[in-house]
Amino acid sequence: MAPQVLILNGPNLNLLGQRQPEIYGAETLADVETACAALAASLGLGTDCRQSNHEGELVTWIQDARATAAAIIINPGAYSHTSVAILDALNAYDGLVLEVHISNIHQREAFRHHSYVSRRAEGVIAGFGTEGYLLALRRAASLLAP
Ligand code: DHK
Repeated sequence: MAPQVLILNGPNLNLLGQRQPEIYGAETLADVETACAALAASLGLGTDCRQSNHEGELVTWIQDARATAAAIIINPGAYSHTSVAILDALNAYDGLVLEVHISNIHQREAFRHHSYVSRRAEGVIAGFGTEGYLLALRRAASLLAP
């Protein structure tokens, strides 16, 4: 079976395409997930795309991924900057973790400059728009290649 990649999006990312498009772009989350699934298939990977506005639900999905996913691509949204619980869940996960931010968080408010998740992520992509998810998938494919 193709290695599975869990693509996780945190709070407010369900509003992609409607929310501050000058920052987050015009594509919807459904557009992004469709593009990820197509690219993943061409790279020999499977995807499971999920979004939640709830920290505990994201933690549970990360815990579940211990048994099901070879990699997690995560945009934790605002939880990047606040959530020790998500970091702890990722620290209990043995697979590859790649972090994506659509915007360049380092160009924005100071409170966005620090991400707890970056302590665990093998790589971080920021400021590449929604293309960042596709770049992360390509990186996952090369790191997971036998
Ligand atoms: C998305 C969010 O919702 C913000 O809270 C982060 C991130 C940045 C992004 O760029 O994708 O600060």
